Amino acid sequence: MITKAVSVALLLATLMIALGTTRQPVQAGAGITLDGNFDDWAGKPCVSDPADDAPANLDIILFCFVSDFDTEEIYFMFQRIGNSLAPTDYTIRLDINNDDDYNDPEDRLIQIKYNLSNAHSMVDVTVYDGTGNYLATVASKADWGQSGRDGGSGVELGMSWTQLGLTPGVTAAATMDIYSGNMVDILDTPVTWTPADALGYVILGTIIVCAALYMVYRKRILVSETGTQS
Ligand SMILES: [Ca+2]
Ligand SMILES: [Ca+2]
Ligand SMILES: [Ca+2]
Ligand SMILES: [Ca+2]
Repeated sequence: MITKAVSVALLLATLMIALGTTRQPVQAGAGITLDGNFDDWAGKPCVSDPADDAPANLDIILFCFVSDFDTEEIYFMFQRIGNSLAPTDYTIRLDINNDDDYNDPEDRLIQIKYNLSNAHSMVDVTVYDGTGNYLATVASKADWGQSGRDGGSGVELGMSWTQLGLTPGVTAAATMDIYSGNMVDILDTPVTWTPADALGYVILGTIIVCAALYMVYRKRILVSETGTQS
């Protein structure tokens, strides 16, 4: 006869097995959970990209990133216009040695393959160096993107600094941007980041403000040259 205590133990064991085999969202640092829900990106540093400068499903409109200096991890999120269930590729480029060239061995290319259905997403994330050599698979069929029924607008992803060739404690400036498809849309305003600097968050904010001021300056120049508001 099975005692009550044994019954409870069996129930708990069954629950543990069930939980162990259930797909759980990845709990990540910097307040970001990699689950395809972008509510946790509120207030994080982002740069926008103009709408209508690429075909709808490839048209990037937002690129965000945040780093966790305790766990030495970095997280990215990007969104596009349009909702297509067609697989779409994106690449985040990092000029790790900050020489205005993304093709050095020190540089990194993060390839993101965004596959989605109405119910969920399957995201592959692979890291290459700047010359195209394979380095690491960060995710395979991870549910890190928005599903079709939730909007199908984008992906969040994360990885360690070392996967990007960044040495903790060593100051390095990285410039990054993102492009979709076969460079159909490129982030118009690349961002610069100093990962070993605890003020990196502030530095990015400064760059975003400078970029905004520059756009206002350009617009004024355009107005004065043409005499009309663009
Ligand atoms: Ca999330
Ligand atoms: Ca765009
Ligand atoms: Ca470089
Ligand atoms: Ca663009």
